[in-house]
Amino acid sequence: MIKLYGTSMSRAARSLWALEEVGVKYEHVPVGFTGELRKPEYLRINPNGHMPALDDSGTFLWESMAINLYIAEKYGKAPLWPSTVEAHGACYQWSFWGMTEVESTLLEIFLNQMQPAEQRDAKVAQAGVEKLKTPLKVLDDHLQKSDYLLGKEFTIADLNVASVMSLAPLIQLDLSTTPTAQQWLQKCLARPANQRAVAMK
Ligand SMILES: N[C@@H](CCC(=O)N[C@@H](CS)C(=O)NCC(=O)O)C(=O)O
Repeated sequence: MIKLYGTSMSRAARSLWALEEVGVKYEHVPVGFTGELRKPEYLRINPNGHMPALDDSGTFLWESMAINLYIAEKYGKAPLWPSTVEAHGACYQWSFWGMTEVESTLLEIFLNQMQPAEQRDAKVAQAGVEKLKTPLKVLDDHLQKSDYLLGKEFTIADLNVASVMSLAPLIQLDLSTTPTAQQWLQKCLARPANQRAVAMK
């Protein structure tokens, strides 16, 4: 039995999306921000006390991108998990790129908009917007050459990067200067599997 831990109001949404894309049967355990993550029984599943975490019949995994690449490789078919080692390299590349070049900056902007007013720093948020211009141009330039990150079809690389970028509409990040990336993001987030994932608890 597959169990996915974490509310869809967190990075667990991306792993729910991956599970929905592959169509495998699983149980969703929507632990959230209310203390469950620090309980000994959850810390045995993810000692970091973070979500998401996956239990695949006794194989435990944490780190959302690792979980998603695992789900795609184990349960997905091409094109979601492509068939060549070279394409796998591209999936790793884009997934790590999303986490290291984009995600922390998006979160910084998000926090500086959502925190109580006295803790917000508009300058930090604005610096984040500026910092994102470089990776967003990389994404936009790349997508001008192909419909999806690896070519004509949607893969786990698109899912992972789009899941990172899903914060952009929430923080009202202006993507009008990177319209190809903007359209790609809308197309990815509109997929029925993602819509089912974000509608969960
Ligand atoms: N790099 C980790 C980050 C996990 C993470 O920080 N998750 C957040 C939710 S998005 C969390 O569990 N926050 C609650 C907490 O730390 O108590 C991943 O991608 O899985």
